Amino acid sequence: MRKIIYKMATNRTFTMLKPDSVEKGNIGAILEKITASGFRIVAMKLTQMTIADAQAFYAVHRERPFYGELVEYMTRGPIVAAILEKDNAVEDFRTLIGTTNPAEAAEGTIRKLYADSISENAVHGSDSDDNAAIEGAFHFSGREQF
Ligand code: IDP
Ligand code: MG
Repeated sequence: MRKIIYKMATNRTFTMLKPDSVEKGNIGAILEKITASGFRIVAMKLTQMTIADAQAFYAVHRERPFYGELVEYMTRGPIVAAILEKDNAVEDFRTLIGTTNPAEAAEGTIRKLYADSISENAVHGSDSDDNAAIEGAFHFSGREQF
């Protein structure tokens, strides 16, 4: 029987190196850590979100007290947006970046190494396969994914 292997969305996650990472010159160091951890870059660009982009991207948090501050932070400068591929990508990437609050993040995680605070925490990582697909499509067309 012929074996057909489909590329499932479960192998992909979406990340942003947030404005603080770009401002501090940490793009190279963070990307090195990501690729050294076995993630393949499927899509990547330097881009800046508009206020409307960030409001839509973080719509799930619109009732939270930090929503306004979050939108301001995420739009104040360029970000690196990327789609990453690896087995168990979503979960493994969340492990690599560490907890939302860098003060609680495990040693060696990206947030422990490069984040300043719970609000300015260096990187985004999708929290589910569905959101990885939605967030990837928010930033990249099919032709920009390799
Ligand atoms: P996550 O990025 O670890 O998934 P979420 O709870 O989805 O964390 O929050 C989205 C982003 O909102 C965080 O990465 C951080 O930038 C910001 N944020 C989360 N909680 C707080 C908070 O309590 N105060 C300020 N900013 C926060
Ligand atoms: Mg989240």
